Formats: sequence, C-alpha cells, structure tokens
Amino acid sequence: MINCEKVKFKDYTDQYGSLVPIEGETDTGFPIRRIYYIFGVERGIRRGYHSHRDLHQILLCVSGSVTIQVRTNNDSEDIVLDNPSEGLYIGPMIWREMYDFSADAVLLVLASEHYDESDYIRDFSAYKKEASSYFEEK
Ligand code: T46
Repeated sequence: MINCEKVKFKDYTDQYGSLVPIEGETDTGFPIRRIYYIFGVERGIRRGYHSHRDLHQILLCVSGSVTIQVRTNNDSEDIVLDNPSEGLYIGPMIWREMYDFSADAVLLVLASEHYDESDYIRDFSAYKKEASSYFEEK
C-alpha cells in the first residue's frame, strides 16, 4: 500500500538473548522526534480511528501481538505485528485502527514530529475528501 509498508530491522541474537538497534534517519528514513508506547489494552478495545496529514511513524510490537488496520479510499489491509524486529511504517494520509491487542502487548511508536493535534484527521468522511485530493496529486 502506498505510504505504508512492513520494515525489518536487524536483530542480534545469541545465547544471551536478542537486541534490535534502530537509528533515526539511517534505519527509519526520518528523524525520531518522539517516542510513545501503548500497553494494557483490554480485549475488544479498538484504538486509532484517525489519519495524520504529514507525520511519519514506525510501529513496533515489542511484546505480544496487535493487528493494525490501514486504509485509504481504495485499499484496506490488516497487518499483524508480533515480532519485535519487524515494524510497520505508516506515512501521511493513511487511516489506521489498532485492535486484537494481546494482554502482554506493548506497541512502541517512533514518530517524526512532536505531538500536534492539528496534524490529526479524526473524522472518516473528512479523511476521505482530503485523501482523494492528496493521492490524486501524487
Ligand atoms: C497513532 C497511533 C498508532 C499525547 O499527549 N501525546 C502523544 O504523543 C500522543 C500519541 C498522544 N497524546 C495524548 C492525546 C490523547 O489525549 O494521549 C491520548 C491518547 O491519544 P490517542 O487517542 O490519539 O491514541 P491512539 O491510540 O488512538 O493513537 C495513537 C497516536 O495518537 C497516533 O498518532 O498513529 O497511536
């Protein structure tokens, strides 16, 4: 899907366990200006329901599993994240919803910008209008 893809990071695994380094810009393709994480999400809860206008993010499920639904006007995909060395890049103008969090899920997010509520589109019909002109111009 345009502006959305799985990314694999190198893991260093030996008899002592695993380590996954992620460097801003070189590994992410954008500078990391913010990190946040989501955990303790109860069964049946669905979060997200928004798009960003300009933000670039990589979502990593560093413990447990979660499913991310990504949508545009033409596409929809449900992507399971259950591997700490595999992330999901989500760029501008992708609608996302997160669901099926396992009890031990920790969803870590690397973001290209500081928090800015004006970058969110939280209404789906407003999203559809903005997305159709955004993708037309691409
Ligand atoms: C996204 C998905 C994957 C802050 O104050 N600072 C922050 O950096 C963030 C991300 C959130 N907040 C506040 C705003 C709300 O009062 O935390 C509260 C919960 O945020 P929200 O309802 O937007 O959470 P999700 O899980 O729906 O979405 C979040 C991110 O907001 C969003 O950018 O892509 O995770």
